[in-house]
Amino acid sequence: MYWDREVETIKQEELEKLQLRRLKAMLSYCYKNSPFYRKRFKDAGLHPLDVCRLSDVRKLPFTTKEDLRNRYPFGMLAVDREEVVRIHASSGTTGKPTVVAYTGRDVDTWAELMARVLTCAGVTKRDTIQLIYNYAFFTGGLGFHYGAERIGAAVIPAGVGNSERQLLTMRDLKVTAFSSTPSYALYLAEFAREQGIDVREFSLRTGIFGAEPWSEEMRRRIEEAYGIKAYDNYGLSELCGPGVAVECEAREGLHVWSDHFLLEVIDPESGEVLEPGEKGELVFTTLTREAMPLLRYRSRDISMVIDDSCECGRTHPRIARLMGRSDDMLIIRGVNVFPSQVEHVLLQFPEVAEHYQIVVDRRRSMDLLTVKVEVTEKIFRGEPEELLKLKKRLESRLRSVLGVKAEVTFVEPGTIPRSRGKAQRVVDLRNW
Ligand code: DLL
Repeated sequence: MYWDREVETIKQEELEKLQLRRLKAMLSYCYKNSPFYRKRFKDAGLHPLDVCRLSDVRKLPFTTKEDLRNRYPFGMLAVDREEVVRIHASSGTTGKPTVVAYTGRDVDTWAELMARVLTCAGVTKRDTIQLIYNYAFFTGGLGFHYGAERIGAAVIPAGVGNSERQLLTMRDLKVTAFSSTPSYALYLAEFAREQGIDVREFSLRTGIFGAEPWSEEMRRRIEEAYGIKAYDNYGLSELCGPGVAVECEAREGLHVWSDHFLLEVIDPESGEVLEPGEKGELVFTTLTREAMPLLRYRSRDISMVIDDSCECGRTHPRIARLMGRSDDMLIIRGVNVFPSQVEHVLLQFPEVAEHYQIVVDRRRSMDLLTVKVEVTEKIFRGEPEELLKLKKRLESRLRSVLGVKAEVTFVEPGTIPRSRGKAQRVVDLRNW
């Protein structure tokens, strides 16, 4: 089942022609409308007309999250502010979020790509779909929402939290499909079990999961717990949000919608472009984005292109399940967290010494974030109420900067292991 058969099964040759046409137009567009990219072209001694073949994209320099941060909030815009109709935000590497803007056409394209995603997972207008993603700032909620409406499904904008109500909704409204982070899906199944509710008796038949890494083992557990088929969906805010790549019924890799995103895989160290089958960092060039086009954007996500045609008939290249990151970003309950954000907060508190450790663990399928902090000797030996107050202040500041709850524990000065080389700031005890 396709949403847009013609585009999804387009012949390889035609796809490449379309990509080249769009790439050329995109480069001219950036040169004309984006002061950032015009300067980039000039600094590199390049002109859009220097790109004649798809592989010429390699001549262009990469764009990074750092570039976005340095131009926070609107320095990457290629349109006037009045053309912007939507703004989302995701975590930046320090205190400032990464801001993503959309024109009306960008929102429309995104809805179209999400309609393809949902169709891949077997969702149709006959389905009732519960969207258990955050709708605030995050692209997960509204991204799925617009796509599901476009295909005419009945959409329940459930948002996150309140597991009891989520279950009640699923059962009473005879929900047939849902979408959430994979870890929340597992948590909800456990929660239901504890309440004596059997979710297998609900009307559910399909689920789409993403926004964080997960494994085949997690897929097996989700499918078994709910009696559904579970599909992997990948995306990142900078490109639009969810809807960049998704599994089809074959579930052997995720199709990247390459009429809108030109994919390259690079060696994260050398920047060299890799061949299909070689594991590396995914780099994307947006082919149609108006508000905030990105050329050779380094996603920091590690995967590889599967060099084989897919039995579903879709010709868009597939990537393997995401395999990790080339930076230190953590995903905690679907929220992107950079260790540098934690450090940024801690450094604002003079009572805190510079040694800290971030511990991520999982209890009942939910991620737990603990920040172990060394305080100064004086504070550590001081009044317990003072310590408690400091803990509360730190926790509330961390929560507001990270967007996810962190527990702060104080440890005696000198107890966090010192390292001669790179400090081991993060201990991740979750196994995916
Ligand atoms: O997480 C968009 C999204 C929402 C995707 C809902 C799927 C479902 P960001 O918050 O910008 O956007 O986070 C993007 O999350 O670079 C990956 O590291 C990670 N990620 C997203 N999907 C997957 C996945 C959304 N299926 C970052 N598997 C990306 C592994 C994923 N990691």
